[in-house]
Amino acid sequence: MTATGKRRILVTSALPYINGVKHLGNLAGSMLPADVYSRFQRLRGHDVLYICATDEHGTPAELAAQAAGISVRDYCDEQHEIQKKAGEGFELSYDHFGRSSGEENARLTQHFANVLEANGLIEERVMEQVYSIDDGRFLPDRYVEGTCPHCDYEKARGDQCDNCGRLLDPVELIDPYSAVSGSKNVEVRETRHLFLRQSEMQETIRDWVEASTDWPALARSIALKWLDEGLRDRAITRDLSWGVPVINPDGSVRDGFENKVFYVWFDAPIEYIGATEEWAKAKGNPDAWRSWWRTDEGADEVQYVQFMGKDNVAFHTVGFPVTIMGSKEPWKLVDQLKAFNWVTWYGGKFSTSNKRGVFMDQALDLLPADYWRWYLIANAPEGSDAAFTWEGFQSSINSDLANVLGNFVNRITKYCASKFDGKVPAAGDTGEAEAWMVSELETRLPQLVQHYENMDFRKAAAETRAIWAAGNEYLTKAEPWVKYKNNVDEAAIGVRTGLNLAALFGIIAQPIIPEAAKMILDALNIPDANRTMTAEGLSDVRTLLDALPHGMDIAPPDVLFRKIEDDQVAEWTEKFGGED
Ligand code: B3M
Ligand code: ZN
Repeated sequence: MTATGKRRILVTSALPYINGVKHLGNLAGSMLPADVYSRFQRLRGHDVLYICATDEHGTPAELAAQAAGISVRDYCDEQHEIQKKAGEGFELSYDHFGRSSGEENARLTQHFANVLEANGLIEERVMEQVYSIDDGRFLPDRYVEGTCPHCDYEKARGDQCDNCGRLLDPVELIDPYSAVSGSKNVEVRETRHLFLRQSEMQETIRDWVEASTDWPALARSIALKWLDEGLRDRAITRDLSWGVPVINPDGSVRDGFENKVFYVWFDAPIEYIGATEEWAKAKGNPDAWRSWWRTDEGADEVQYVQFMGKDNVAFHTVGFPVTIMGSKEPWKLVDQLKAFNWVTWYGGKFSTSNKRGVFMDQALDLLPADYWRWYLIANAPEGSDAAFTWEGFQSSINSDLANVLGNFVNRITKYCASKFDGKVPAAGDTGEAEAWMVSELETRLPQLVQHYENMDFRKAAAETRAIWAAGNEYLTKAEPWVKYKNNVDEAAIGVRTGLNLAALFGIIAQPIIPEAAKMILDALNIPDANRTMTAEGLSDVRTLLDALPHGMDIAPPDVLFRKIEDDQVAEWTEKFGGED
């Protein structure tokens, strides 16, 4: 933190794989909460840098390109644009959405590998790999399929069984065959690969995790579980042509690694740095990334927060930190990791082929981003998995957004337009109802801020809703429409307070539902500078409730939220699946 109290916060969300648009569960477990957190911290007045990118290497990209009949490069170019557009549609406020196939990541990955080797943490080892005689190549990871040795599932992939979820080594598969050609003419051959000696770093990593007491609970418990099982050395190269080439410090290709590249999980986290470099270049200040990543150049003051699904935690608490700490160079390490469980589709898996679940691009064809954002944050899979259901979605949108927030704003702005000439009324003195509202806000606003600081997203959404609900209760107490009949001044205070509440509700809605929030704030003519949630701005609730200039013109916003009807639910259930 700097002397002014302004923090510098670096936010990254797990990099979505390039192969295909992500579903709502992927969005809810990494990119969306990272965005909400970034928006919140920007509103607090802090200096936030939110970085994400497509994760473009590895066998999924190669196989998907093959299936599409185009080159991997073309495939990635195309898919990157599609994912970028989906992110924009969901209002994800990345400062930069990069690409792990860029030159920055390649150079950094090669740099890290070379320093790790110099530090004795990388060594070449002989290992066994499945080789396809008909395809004339080794079959890494997903290039080989076969029967799972644990559960007998017949279409297990080389790296993982989709049926029982276990991580596999391709040579463990029973009756293996090539995923490229289907050929069963395969054998196990020896080949050389680079190994990252994670076991050497066991104590260093444990000390660091144990000292990191302010991580949210899920990430910490997963990290400790991996450490308890003992860190294993891992191959960080693969027999593929698409990826970061393995080179010597002098730039020449490493002997015997002509047809090999780094493993996607080795280079992907390094892209957090690579994408920050891309961002710096794009804004014409190529060194600007350094103060975010080099602790000898200012990054020691940065608070670095990572967001991810629970399956990615091991790579972020062990793999990447081994790279960073093992380099013995002054790189920034993560300060807090926020991990999520799964969003399920009615308790089961999302699946394109079985028409189960909604993907990011489809969602936006049905409804505006805010509807999805609200539901996914209000039901974030934090303590456990969370099931998406159309019924739950419908009731949350209709109740929280349409009834509690939408009606409040419409009612008070329309009433002001019809009875007070669309101007913020000046008359009237505060009384009991206003005192009650002040005390509600004095307790609830600090709680809201605390939930965001703790990255408790469900609680942040619940508190936001509770504040909106308190506004409705206030109107019931203040009854301007009743008082108007006898004493216009007594009604005026209710309308004025109500309008100021509408502005406040729009302000605190911004992190989760930015589009609707903007409509509210525009309708109330709130200047940009007054839309913040700084500590100072939120501290004096009485001022907040009389902030709009008396006499200022306001206009009721267009319909903020449309209720979701039963026949829409029926139609979408038919199309995307629902209760079996
Ligand atoms: N692409 C896996 C995933 O999307 C992977 C994350 C990389 S983060 C550096 O779940
Ligand atoms: Zn299995």
